[in-house]
Amino acid sequence: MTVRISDRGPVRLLEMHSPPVNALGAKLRAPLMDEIQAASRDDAVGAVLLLSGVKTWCAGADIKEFGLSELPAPDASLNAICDALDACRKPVIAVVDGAAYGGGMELALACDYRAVSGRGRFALPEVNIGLLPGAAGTQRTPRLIGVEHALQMCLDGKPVGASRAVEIGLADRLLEGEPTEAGCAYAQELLGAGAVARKISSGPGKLPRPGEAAEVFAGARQMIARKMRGRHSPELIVQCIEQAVACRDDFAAGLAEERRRFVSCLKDPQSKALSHVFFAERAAARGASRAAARAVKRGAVIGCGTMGGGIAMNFAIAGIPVTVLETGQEALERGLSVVRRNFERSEKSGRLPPGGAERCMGLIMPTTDYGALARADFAVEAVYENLDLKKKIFAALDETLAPGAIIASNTSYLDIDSMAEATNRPGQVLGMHFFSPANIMRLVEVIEGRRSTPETVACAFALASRMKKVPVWSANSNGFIGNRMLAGYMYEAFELLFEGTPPESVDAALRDFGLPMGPFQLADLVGLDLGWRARELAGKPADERKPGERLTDALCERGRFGQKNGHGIYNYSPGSRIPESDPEVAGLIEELARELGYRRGPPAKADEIVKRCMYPLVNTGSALLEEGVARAASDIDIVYVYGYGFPAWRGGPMHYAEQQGLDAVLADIREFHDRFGARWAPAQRLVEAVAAGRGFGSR
Ligand code: T1G
Repeated sequence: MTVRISDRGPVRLLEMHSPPVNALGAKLRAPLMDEIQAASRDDAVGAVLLLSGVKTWCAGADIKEFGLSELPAPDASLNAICDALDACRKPVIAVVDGAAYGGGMELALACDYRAVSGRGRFALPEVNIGLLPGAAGTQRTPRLIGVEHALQMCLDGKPVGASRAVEIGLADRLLEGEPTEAGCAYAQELLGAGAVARKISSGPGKLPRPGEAAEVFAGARQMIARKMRGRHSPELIVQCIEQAVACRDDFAAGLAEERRRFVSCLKDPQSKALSHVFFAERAAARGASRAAARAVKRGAVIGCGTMGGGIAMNFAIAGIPVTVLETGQEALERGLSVVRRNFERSEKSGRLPPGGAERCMGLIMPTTDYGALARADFAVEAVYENLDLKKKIFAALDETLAPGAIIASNTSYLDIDSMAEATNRPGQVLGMHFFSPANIMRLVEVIEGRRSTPETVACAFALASRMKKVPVWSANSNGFIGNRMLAGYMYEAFELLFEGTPPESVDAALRDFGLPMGPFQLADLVGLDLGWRARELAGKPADERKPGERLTDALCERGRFGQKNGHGIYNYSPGSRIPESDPEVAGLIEELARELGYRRGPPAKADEIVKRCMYPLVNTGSALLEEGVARAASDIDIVYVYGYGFPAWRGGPMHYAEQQGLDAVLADIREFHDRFGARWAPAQRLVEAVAAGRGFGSR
């Protein structure tokens, strides 16, 4: 029974019960429609309560249905249910306890009254999956709460909590106590007061007259241009709400316009890509280990630099006390002052609640003494990338921590097994590779060592999820998943430079593709000197350095470290991050290209730049699947979307390749292989997928 029915006197209770989240799939929609119509016809029913029997109120349309070839039949659609609610002459009260998201919020808006419990919240997150509210959400929301609030909810997709919902008129009553009982009491109160059905669709509500909200719409479009570059549905959302204003006295006309735009979003590859990311993120977080995960009670972080400080913040934000160790008091204080500043910035921006910065700082215990770490049950080492140093730290932690405590390294490419061998607890050792800034970036690569136990992996996944991160499993292999793929991408970008394409053209093509910035702007941001100093420290001979490394070394030898000192591959005016071309760099590229024997030609066009830089990601991703370093193509997509800025509305490198057609991608890779040699040898897994006429396959 996905709709449970009961009566309290004249009040009919309809409880949605379709675990886990009351997604409005056919098995919930059909009985819901039947019971609403039955209640509407039943003279003994004076009012209807719409409740939930699962953790959320209703998570909206069943996203899994979108992959189906055609839309649900009109009679059983969510729109039809909302029409049935509109036709119901008795007051229907939505008792929102938990998330009313997307179609769930639209269902609540089609009710006559909305009562919300303390844990109730509303959101229109369709924009996050490339859609728009397609069950009259763009028509009812602005009528109920005005154009400005409606635009914000539709475009940012963020939840509105219970009190705020009552404040802006989204909900009529904040319920105290047990939601069903409080909901029944509210229904009786309404009946006692002679309340009748009231339909948002019956009039203009808070809609302004045409032209009155022009500035609000213009502001929304400016925000879209700034923050949602490349995405299609945001503009369509604005058009739908503009249409609501234009059709303020004709709800049906506005609804028809919404329907037209909704269907075009459904057919847009962007919604398929974003739905893919939605499910891929959850599949990745389910992780590799089915073992029971113990809850971490106390953390430890070794190193309070950029990464260590950010990781310590993650423990504190998750409410886990954490001890942070540094070699000296001065380094410790410097690191903690950065942590405090970041917490204060988060509180100011609303990422942390009021008082959150102080509460989090109170959970961080600084120390320079290993003995202070003894009670930690999960330690993360986050010092600079030197294997010998890390092995020493692992040995010291092994002596200090209680048996069973887990030791993880934040290394981005060093060998986890070597670190494990430095301890007597190799089963409790693994990698947790966070991405900078660690307190903001959601990706964590969880690296399973050869001897890591399933319980250790499960505990790391549970900890990452508790930190609101997206954990992705990786085997212990140089560069794990993301950095292994990044290497091929950066190599190819530099090759384009030496062949005659200016850095500005490469960066522009990839920014237009949807990356937040191109490879050379990124290199300047990270700092050219980091790699240069590491190579100098390691004494890497010049003839073993990649062509791109030769160029960045030459730039560093001229004091050009990147944004940090105003000159790198580009110049930067003081205080500016806008890259400016420098003829000196162009000359250096030409000179080095000649020295290294490149045949220079005309600049590559944008579509070749994209293929040359994106297809190494696909080829390397295929190799990672083949080698068992990554467990699923969808995991690889999550790594690259959440860790490297690949546009989510393209679904990630592997999904993007499937949308291009793997046969076409392989044909291009074979051509590059002919032109550029071994580095473009097609990965076997890709060749097999094309031969079998299938995609990369899910997990
Ligand atoms: N459809 C299908 N499956 C869904 C789903 C949905 N809408 N929401 C969640 N799931 C699955 C999810 O994949 C996971 O599955 C399980 O439920 C638990 O989810 C016409 C067209 C509601 C805040 O975008 O934001 O309505 O991994 O781990 O952390 O205008 O789920 O267990 O196999 O996320 O408690 C708009 C998406 C749809 C909401 C609960 N709605 N969901 O979070 O659980 S489009 C959304 C969420 C639409 C209409 C349009 C969250 C949540 P598995 P979970 P949670």
